This record gives sequence, structure tokens and C-alpha cells, in this order.
Amino acid sequence: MNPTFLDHRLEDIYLRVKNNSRLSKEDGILLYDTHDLIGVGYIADHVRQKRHGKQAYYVYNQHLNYTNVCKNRCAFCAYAKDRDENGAYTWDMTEIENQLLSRIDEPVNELHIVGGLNPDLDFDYFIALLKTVKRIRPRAAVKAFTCVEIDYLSQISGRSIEQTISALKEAGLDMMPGGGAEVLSKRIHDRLFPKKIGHERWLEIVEAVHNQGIPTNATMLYGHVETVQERIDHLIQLREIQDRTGGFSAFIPLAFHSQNTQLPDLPPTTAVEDLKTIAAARLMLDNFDHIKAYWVMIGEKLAQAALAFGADDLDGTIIEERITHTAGARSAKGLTREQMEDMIIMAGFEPVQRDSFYNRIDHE
Ligand code: V47
Ligand code: SF4
Repeated sequence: MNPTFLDHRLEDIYLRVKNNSRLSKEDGILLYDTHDLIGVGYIADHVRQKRHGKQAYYVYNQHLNYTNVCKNRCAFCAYAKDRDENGAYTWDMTEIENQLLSRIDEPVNELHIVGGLNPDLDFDYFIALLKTVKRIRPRAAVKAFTCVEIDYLSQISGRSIEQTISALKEAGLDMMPGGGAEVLSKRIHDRLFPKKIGHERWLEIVEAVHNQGIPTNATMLYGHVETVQERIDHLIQLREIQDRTGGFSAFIPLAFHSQNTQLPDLPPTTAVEDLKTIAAARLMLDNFDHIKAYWVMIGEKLAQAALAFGADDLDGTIIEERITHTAGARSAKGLTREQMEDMIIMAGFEPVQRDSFYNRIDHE
């Protein structure tokens, strides 16, 4: 029996989703336009349950942000500093070691490593960073650097993108996080992050990374000056790359936080927008396995609800998140494994601890 939707326009979308037909740009826009939030969630949950049943994944991970010095100074970023500014930092290898050793008794199996574009660091620093991490945590996966950093490393080392990726891979790079894409739109690029690579370059690099056998995630920073149409265009561009490479692992919507940024007056995203974005991603990205509700950005409570709106992953324990907390996030800085599992169970799902490649990890 088919459900009755408050907004009858969703009936046709539901039927097409059930028949595995791809949704169009207009469908994507409708998912945001409708006030039938529960209807949108119902359709997204149908896809989520078909792919993952009641399973909800999380990872035991640690974030390492090796420097906050960045020459790009994107308007939405509260984290970056100039070299001489109060609070600017760059970790040397001893500090990297100390950060890793401070958690060595914990069963961390993913290291999420990103930083700013710091002109004082050379290519050898990044090779040493990867080798240090692999020496201290040989069994953990290294998920490091965005396409923005890959582009920068290629420039400072004189290597091609392919040579840059293969040198990093040899030093220990296992996969890449999804940051740096922001919104794949020239208008938003010119307005918010003109010094950073634009969407064409981001797409070119991500495809090259996939072609070298390194999986990546993809993100979208939403809730600032982008339109609904630009969000859907972003999702469709990712879907097209995925058709060609199959290299994307998860998609993570990132809700904009305005505190300490150059856009301090923008209001936070609403729960309705956050849930619709998770659901729209689940429905538009029909060739992505995983949609993450990143609890750091949307808070623990809404992340729990997002599991019923298409998300199948809550990301991780994290331990010490810096980027969003500098921009005013009120979520915890880290969660224990027990807290992650309780959140999932209380939402009616089955917690599955995973590694970076979504293999189940059994623990006592
Ligand atoms: O690229 C920067 C975003 C990203 C703000 O791949 C902001 O598993 C909100 O990419 N408000 C970095 N967002 C984080 C990221 C990520 C996080 C978790 C998991 C994964 C993954 C990737 O954070 C940046 C940028 O898009 N960001 N400033 C801000 N004020
Ligand atoms: Fe630099 Fe990344 Fe912040 Fe932009 S978002 S200023 S590239 S650290």
C-alpha cells in the first residue's frame, strides 16, 4: 500500500524512487520547496532501509589539524589565521607524535588529518607527517588532505597531480576526506572563497584521486548565501563524477556556523533545513553508499533524528574537533563509543562500529 503524502507532489517522486529511477534537478528543488518534511523523510528512509536496513555506522577516530595558518582566508572560515596572528600554530613532528601518543591506549582506527595552506611548510613535511602517523598507528587508516591541499602540494613541489597523489599514497595516505568543495558554483566561489581552487579544479583533482585508487568523501557547506538550486547542482555534479569513478564513499552535508567568520550576521541553519538536506542528498545521490549526519555540525540530537531521514552514519568519536567549534558549534568536542552507541540505539537503529572502508569492527 502506498502512503498518503500531505504534499501530493511527493507521490510521483516516491513511485520513481521505488522504481529506481533517477531524480531530476526539478525533483531535488521540490524536496526543498515542499512543507511535507515527514513525507520527504519517509521517501529518504525507504532508500536508507533498502541499502542499510537498521544499521547505523560510526568510527573510532581522531582529528589532527596540523596547522591553522592559511593563506586562503575563506569568508566562512573561523579557523584560519595569518602566520603572525595571535593563536596561530603549526605542529612539528614531535607535536604530531605527542598528539598521537596522548591517545595511544584508545582503539582509534582512523586519523582524520587536514590543515590550512601554510607557506612555511614544504612537501617533505607532508611526507614526514604521513610516515610519523603510520609509524605510531600502523593499523589505523589515514584519511588526510582535501583536494585543496593536493592542488597546493602539487604547486609547491613542482609535481603533477598524479605524482603528488602517488608520493602521498606511498607515504601512507589511505583515503581523503570530503572538505574543500564547499559549493560547486562559480558564483559562490567568487563571493566566499576566491583564493581557493574553484569547482572545476576540485572536480578534476577528485577524479584524478579516484583514478589512482584512493577513495574520498564529498561534502557541501550549506546555510550561507547559496540558493536551493545551487545545492541541487552541487549534488548532481557529484553524482556525475560518481557515475564515472565510483570513488566516493560518503557524502556529508556541513551546516554553516557563522561565529568568528566574515559572515557573523548569518543565522544558524534550521532543523528543517538540516533534515531536508540529509534527505535530499540520500535521494539525489543514488550512486553513493553512505550519507553522514555529522553530529559536530548539527548537534547530537538532530543527528539522531537524521538517521530516520536518510543518514546511515554519524561519523565518529572525533576526540578533539577544532574547525566548527571555532565557528561557534555547541556540540561536544568528542563522544565516547558508549555515547555514540546509545545515541544510535535510542533512535531505534543498530550501531555498527566500522573502519574507514565500512568494514564492521567487532569490539567487546
Ligand atoms: O572544507 C569551514 C567546513 C570543512 C566552517 O570527509 C565549516 O569524513 C561550517 O570536510 N561552518 C572541513 N563548516 C570539515 C570536513 C569534514 C568533516 C567531517 C567529516 C569529513 C569526512 C569531512 O569544514 C571545510 C569547510 O567546508 N567549514 N568553516 C564553518 N564556519
Ligand atoms: Fe584555509 Fe580551509 Fe579555512 Fe579556507 S576553509 S581559510 S582553505 S583552512
